[in-house]
Amino acid sequence: DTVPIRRALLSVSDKTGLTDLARALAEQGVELVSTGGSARMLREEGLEVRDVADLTGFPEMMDGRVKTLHPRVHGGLLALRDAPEHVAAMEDNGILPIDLLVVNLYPFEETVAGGADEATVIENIDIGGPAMIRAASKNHAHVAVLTEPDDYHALLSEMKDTGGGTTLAFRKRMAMTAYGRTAAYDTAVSTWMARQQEEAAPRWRSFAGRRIQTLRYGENPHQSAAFYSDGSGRPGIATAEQLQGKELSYNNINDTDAAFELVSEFLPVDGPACVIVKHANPCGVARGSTMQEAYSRAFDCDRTSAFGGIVALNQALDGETAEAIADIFTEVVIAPAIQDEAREIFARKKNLRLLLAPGLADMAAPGLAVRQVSGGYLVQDRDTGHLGADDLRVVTRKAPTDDQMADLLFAWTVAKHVKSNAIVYAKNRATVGVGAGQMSRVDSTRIAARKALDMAEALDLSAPPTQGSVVASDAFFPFADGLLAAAEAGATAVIQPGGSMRDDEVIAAADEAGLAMVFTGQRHFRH
Ligand code: 93A
Repeated sequence: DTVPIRRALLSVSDKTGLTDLARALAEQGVELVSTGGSARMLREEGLEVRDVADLTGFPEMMDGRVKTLHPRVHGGLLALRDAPEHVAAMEDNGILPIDLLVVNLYPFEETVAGGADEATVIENIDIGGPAMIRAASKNHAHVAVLTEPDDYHALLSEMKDTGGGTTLAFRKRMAMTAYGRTAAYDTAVSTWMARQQEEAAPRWRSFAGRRIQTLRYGENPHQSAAFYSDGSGRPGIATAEQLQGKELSYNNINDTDAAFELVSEFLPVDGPACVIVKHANPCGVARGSTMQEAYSRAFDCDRTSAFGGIVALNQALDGETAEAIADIFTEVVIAPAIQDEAREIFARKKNLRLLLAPGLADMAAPGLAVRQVSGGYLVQDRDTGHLGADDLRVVTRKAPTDDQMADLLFAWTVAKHVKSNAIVYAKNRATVGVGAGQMSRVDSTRIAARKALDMAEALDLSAPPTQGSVVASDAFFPFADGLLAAAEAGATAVIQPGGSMRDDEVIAAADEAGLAMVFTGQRHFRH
């Protein structure tokens, strides 16, 4: 799958590294074809270059608006070299294959940032460049495309390794980068246009994605909003089918996503599991021998917060469970399967939004998590971290029992989905106290214990449910105080990443309090 480079088309606005690259190509016998400014620069450096106008038989025209938009260029980029019909078309029409495309685009973003007038900005919308990039990228089986000077070096070492060509793996990597660039470019154009006509059209129309739904409003009624697909088709809220109920709101979608992602951590083969979410944090999570049991145990964790909550199930919603859910006001129910009996029961609850997901979310699937900051984006891998008992290190004199171990892993999984600082108490595979989103870890610990006292009161329990529970912390305890608060609440085992400067102190405190503690070596911040 190595393809030799015989002819290269160079057309760049940012001329960084251009002559060095061109010289290296020329030295390896590559024919250079180029557009106006790029060709001029290369000639000044004494390189032999063929003008695109010579290749197309057309002059560059209309202030450069039409330079490379020609079948001799696009045919040379798009032709399949191994399809006889394509080869014949090239011969019949005087089209020469182009094996390497080096393009970077008119500096649209910089022109906007520089405060240029509208006409100048519009002139800086590159048309021919993206067209060539997209053509070459589509034909990555035969053509290599470079869109960033940073990649020139990689091309040259690739050519060195292959004796003057490129490998398919390299061409694919470059094509992927290239499509990312053209997508971002069009987004920048659309965003600029949205700013031009603020009043006339909602700004989200400029968002790059396929719109699933226009929402009535955003997080608050004064914000307009829409729901977009990322095109992956991945099971989840974006691909779920709404079977009944009022239209989903922005917050419903956000909360349902949180609930469904967490419940998807519990594989159906391990039995029923249920998650109830409020304000994007779980307020009750439980396993059960039946789905109805899992639901009622999740509900019991925090009956107050569960009111108006989002319920997610990891297996079919049956009639019994539907009956139990219908007992209180619930905003959304989502499950990977829904039995007819459950549908009949919910039919009475006209407002309840019932969603059928095409399957559980694949929590191990790699993907991107994107967040916006002022003037930019933060992009990271999704948190696919997942641990089993073998990954844990016992650091205390006491080791957890098998039953404690099962609870520790359960609590750890829940903590991954609670906003930091996250503290989760669990017992018998059900949460009994969740502390979320506090600025200090010890506060989260206290709040979680406090929630457990509320639970004891609501259920008329003789002792707080944290007695004999385990506790999970999404990041290390920086001091012994949080751990001691947990011990005081009655926790008997702890799971946390470890790695604090004061681990020794924290471990000593755990030993002193008679706790079993395991370190995960992995943390789950979620902000
Ligand atoms: O105005 S264009 O959209 N029309 C075209 O046909 C075209 N072909 C290449 N701009 C076009 N380009 C762009 O010209 C390239 O993307 C590159 O940014 C720039 C290089 O022009 P020059 O070599 O004249 O500096």
